[in-house]
Amino acid sequence: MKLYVTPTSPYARLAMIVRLDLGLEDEIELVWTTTRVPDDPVLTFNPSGRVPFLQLDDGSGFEDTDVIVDYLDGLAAPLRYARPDPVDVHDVDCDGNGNGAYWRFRRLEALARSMLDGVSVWAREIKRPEGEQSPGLIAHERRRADRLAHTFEDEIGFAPLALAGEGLNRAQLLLFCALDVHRRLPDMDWREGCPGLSAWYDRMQEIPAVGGSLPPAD
Ligand SMILES: N[C@@H](CCC(=O)N[C@@H](CS)C(=O)NCC(=O)O)C(=O)O
Repeated sequence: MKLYVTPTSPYARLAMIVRLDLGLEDEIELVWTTTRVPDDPVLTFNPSGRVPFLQLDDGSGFEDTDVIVDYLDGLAAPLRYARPDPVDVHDVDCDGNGNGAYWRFRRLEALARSMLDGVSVWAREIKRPEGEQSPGLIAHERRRADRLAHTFEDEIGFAPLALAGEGLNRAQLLLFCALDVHRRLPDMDWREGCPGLSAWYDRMQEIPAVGGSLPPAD
């Protein structure tokens, strides 16, 4: 199998972390690619042209980190990236009982994905020629990222975000990859006023699959 990635995509980084964390380096070859190239041969099997893209041995494949994580995780038992099971699918209470842990996980996972989506839009915008950039959009994404960083600062010491030695989960990966976009966005200064989040990000980088998946400088 082949995992198509770029050095700058935070979504690709997430898939690369999972590849390493699950010990799939030998089964899954990393292919450094480029995006937005008209007539790129890659588009014949990955029509959206987005990364990450996991190409299976029969030539078909999947885009989207969430699907790719599920596929990679399913290659061996036990599952390492399964979300907590809902105790009762009709229990929509978010209190500490019943499905409380399930909804808490889903809430934080959604918030982290929201941050990742927002900072990706911001990072893409500053790559456009200066005269074509929208200051309004940049300010909007900056405020969103700032609010979310402070929200995570308040939640970072608690499950499922706390690093309690139980292995990585999807909410942690999404949050790390969102925060990591600061390497390409000098104005994304989320460490300011968020010491707990800052310490958490540094500890994440020390995890072998996380540190080991740092892409080469582009
Ligand atoms: N929902 C997708 C998002 C992937 C995505 O937006 N990838 C960007 C790079 S960060 C991309 O491939 N952009 C190329 C393009 O838009 O043509 C996921 O979770 O993997």
